[in-house]
Amino acid sequence: MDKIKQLSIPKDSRVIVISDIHGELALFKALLEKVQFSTEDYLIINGDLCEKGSNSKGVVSYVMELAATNPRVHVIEGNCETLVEELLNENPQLLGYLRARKDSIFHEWLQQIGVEITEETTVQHIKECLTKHFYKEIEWLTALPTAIETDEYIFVHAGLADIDDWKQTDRDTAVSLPAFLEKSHRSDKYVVVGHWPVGNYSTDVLVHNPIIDHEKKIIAIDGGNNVKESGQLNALIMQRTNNETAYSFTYVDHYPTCKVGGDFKADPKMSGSISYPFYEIVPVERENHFTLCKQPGTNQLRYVKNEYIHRNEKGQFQAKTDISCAQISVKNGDIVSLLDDSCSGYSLIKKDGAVGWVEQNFICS
Ligand SMILES: [Mn+2]
Repeated sequence: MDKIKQLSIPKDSRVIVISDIHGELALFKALLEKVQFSTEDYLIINGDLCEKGSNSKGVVSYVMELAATNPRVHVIEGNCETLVEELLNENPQLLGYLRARKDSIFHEWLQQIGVEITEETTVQHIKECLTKHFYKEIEWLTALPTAIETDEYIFVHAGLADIDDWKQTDRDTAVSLPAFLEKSHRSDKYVVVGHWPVGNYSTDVLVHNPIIDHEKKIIAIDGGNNVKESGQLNALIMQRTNNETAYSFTYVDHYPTCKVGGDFKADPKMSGSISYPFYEIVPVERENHFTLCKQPGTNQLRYVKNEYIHRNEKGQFQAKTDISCAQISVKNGDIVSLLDDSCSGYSLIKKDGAVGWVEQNFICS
């Protein structure tokens, strides 16, 4: 990759890292408020500002403004930002992408200037319109670095190649490598990535919180905002003092919260989750609320909530989406997020980033 930015961060700073905002301006602002972001902080935005959410252009404008007025705000590109180069290169495949994806910064921009995509629209025409009206944004997006290197960290959207000189990682790998936490790198620095929702790594309970792997020196922070139904927008907080770094995190999501009205103890036989790409399941035993299923992709047995099981066009059983197969213990008075209370007998909740089922009687709405 060519675009690597060197950054020196003073030892006593607080560093906040947020990735994969995906057009969620309100959530992003709420998260900055929750961490009490100030101009004293370093803020690293780890790629994928746009696409998937409803206000991509709002996020891009807001972050451009933040970075222009605050020298401690730094942004790197994700695979969603590199789409702008496909536009500049007049890649005809971009039309197919735009027809399939309704929520895109290109649609928002085109709508703003009253241009509609029809059967006859060419990528050249879109390029002409957008570069004329959004020159500043496009220039800013294409100039974003692929990685930021500090004395202790490498910030990159998706990951690094497992090679001696990480700077030789090609840009495509850097912005779109899947499942970096299952791979490794050879840098002596911590590599902070987004891109791959951490929920995909859950083996026990489905959890969307950042994962810090000190052995691999990888920190994965994508909470699956706008990708996973129960996902969240995470902020990783690194407070540096003397020679130590204290890590913490917080998150925001769209779900309402509620107070638990009684103690509920999770059934330990219910654990794990169904996660991308292993949606195929084979029902073994149907019970009142959950069905014990085999999950051929992982060779595990999972209890899947009956309402989340459907058949695809080929008649095969599938989980409808990523779904927790675990129950969660809660105590009287706990504040939890209510994700789904439309099912029989049990409600889906999130407690401290972990998603699971609780008997409905314990949940007050
Ligand atoms: Mn990404």
